[in-house]
Amino acid sequence: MDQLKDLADQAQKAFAKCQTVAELDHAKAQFIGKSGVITDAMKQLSQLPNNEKPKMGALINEIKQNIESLLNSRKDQINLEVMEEQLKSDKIDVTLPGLKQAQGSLHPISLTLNRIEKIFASVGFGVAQGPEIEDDYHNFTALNIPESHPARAMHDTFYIGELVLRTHTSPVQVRYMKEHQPPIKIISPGRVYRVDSDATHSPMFHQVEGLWVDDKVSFANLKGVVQNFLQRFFEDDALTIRFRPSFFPFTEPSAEIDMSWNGGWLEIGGCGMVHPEVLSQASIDPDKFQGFAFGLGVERLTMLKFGINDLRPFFMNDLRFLRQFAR
Ligand code: 2NL
Repeated sequence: MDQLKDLADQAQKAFAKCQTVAELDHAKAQFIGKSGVITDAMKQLSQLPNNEKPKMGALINEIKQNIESLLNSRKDQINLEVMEEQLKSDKIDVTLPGLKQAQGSLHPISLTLNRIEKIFASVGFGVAQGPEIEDDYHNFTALNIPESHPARAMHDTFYIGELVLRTHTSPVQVRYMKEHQPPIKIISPGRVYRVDSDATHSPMFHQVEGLWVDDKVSFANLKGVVQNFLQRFFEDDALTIRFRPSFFPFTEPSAEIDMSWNGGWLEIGGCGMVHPEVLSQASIDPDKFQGFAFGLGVERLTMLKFGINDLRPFFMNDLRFLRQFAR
């Protein structure tokens, strides 16, 4: 009986020592938990004579309620202390300057690609894309590139087992032709790969190819499309182009494209009428359809546009260089 009366006192002392809610829960268990003192006392009630049971029961209940209210008030106190601590350490000075959010910008090559796509879109060309890892058939065979061609040699092409990293974006156009009948009017911009690395060559670079196939697309259309593109890209209506006879296995006839630049001529790409064998490989009837294709180097266009004389900084991730072209 006396022991019981002391309990509330003991509980208060035990609760006062607790600094956290977890410690408090632990202390609580000793008094009113499943195997706590109060619960034990309740269990022993049955052994008392009947006439003592109500009085003792009431007493135990009263003590239990006492302990519970002690527990709750200590818990409130601890929570308040924790909150006050937090308010002290989480102080926010709303007058401090904000953290700077870094401003990103597009890579100069991306700026050029966007520009290229916009100009060609305005004269009706869609954009086609395809895998950068290609098979030998789409990268070479379908383009009429013979088994013995030097481009297939180990030192020009990155091989991944039987597959290759595409050496040009032509395979994208081959895939597109296989899935669409003319009229076909697309460009295929993107990354290409060749085993080549020096001041003017990067093993990864960008190319944009164009393809227009219909029943009477001619070399004259080719000249108009390419000249219009270059005039608008370089913002110079006086820019002219000339074709120099050349050879590509996938076009016949073929030509190098030169553009007027600072009083002289500058080679800017290659082109030609799509070879009938390439049309056939791509399930287009060369007796019904004809068209032209061209290829331009995106790094070259970007260097000329921005007056950059070295190819390497495009891929060195030096933000001081890259930010200069930010729009
Ligand atoms: C260059 C030369 C060229 C093509 C690319 C092509 C694509 C198909 C069919 C026929 Cl699917 N031709 N592309 C044609 C001629 C030249 O690129 O100097 N590129 C930077």
